[in-house]
Amino acid sequence: KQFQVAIVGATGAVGEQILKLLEERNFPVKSLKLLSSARSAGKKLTFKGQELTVEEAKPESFEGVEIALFSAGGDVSRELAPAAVERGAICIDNTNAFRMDPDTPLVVPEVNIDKINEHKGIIANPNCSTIQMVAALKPLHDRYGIARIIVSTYQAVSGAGAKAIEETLRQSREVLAGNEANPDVLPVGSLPVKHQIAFNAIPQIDKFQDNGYTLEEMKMIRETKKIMDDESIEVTATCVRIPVVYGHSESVYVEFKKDFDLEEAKQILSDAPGVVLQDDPANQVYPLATDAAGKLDVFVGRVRKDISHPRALNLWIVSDNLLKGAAWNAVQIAEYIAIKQEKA
Ligand code: 11C
Repeated sequence: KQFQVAIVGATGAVGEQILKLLEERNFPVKSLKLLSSARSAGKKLTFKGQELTVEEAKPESFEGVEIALFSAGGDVSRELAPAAVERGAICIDNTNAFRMDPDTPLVVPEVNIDKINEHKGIIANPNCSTIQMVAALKPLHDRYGIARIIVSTYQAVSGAGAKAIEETLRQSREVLAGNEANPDVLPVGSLPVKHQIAFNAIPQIDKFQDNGYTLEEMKMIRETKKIMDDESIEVTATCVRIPVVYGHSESVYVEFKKDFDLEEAKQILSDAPGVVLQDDPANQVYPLATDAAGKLDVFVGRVRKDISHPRALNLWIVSDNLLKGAAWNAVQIAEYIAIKQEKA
């Protein structure tokens, strides 16, 4: 079976990767619609050697569409995903709009692919920093039961979009030339105060919530519990933006309910689907964002018993935030839907 597919937000950083992956993975595409805001409509993009014109996304655009991949911001998803569902499409939504909706499955294929069977038209793709963490931790949770996670992130600027990438490169050149950085985009485009990202670390990703956490931190906390299907897991997070272009890195402390054996834990990680263990301190082997960029897997290293708690483990988890953190996770879900419909 071949599918009528639409990409909403086709000209964005994630949309571009979705288009590339559909081609590279040879996804069974019967027809492809590239949709965007009115501002980007008219742009031309290439799919399998064919030039396609990007159209403005409207409710009628979804007539006949079977699979719609949304990555154009929460407001666009809130407005247009229900319109697409009404017209018979299954929507895979990369935004925060429906993630915590009890009727919407929040899916990381390595963790909970079965949940796709429960969708009511929309399947949500989690936040990038959550995806890579749960993909690595789920097999350990299955074996030892996770009681608590303390995570600190080192997140790439591409998570904040193409403008943040441009700003980081521009500021780096300015600062190296002895000029002012003149911050304009980060940490949050819509807030008045901006901070220099070049040669800096900004402990704010997204807006602050009433409890003192940022929205990015609260996404990691809430989404982890939902994806793992276990509200008892205690999670706390500190999310930091650093001047890396592609690839989020995470320092993760995980406390188990049961005693664990370090070598067995490493074996579990090395056997885990979609996870690559890169852990050889003697040879200075550990995951690096520069190596993970452009790859589909989640890389794990620095695996060690915590010195302060007998049932805790420390890890370093790295993945390309635009791929497994967004486009690849979404295309993976689309592949499972295609297989399911093939069998039906
Ligand atoms: C960042 N994690 O790095 C964000 C980007 O909810 O899908 C992804 C936001 C989201 O800034």
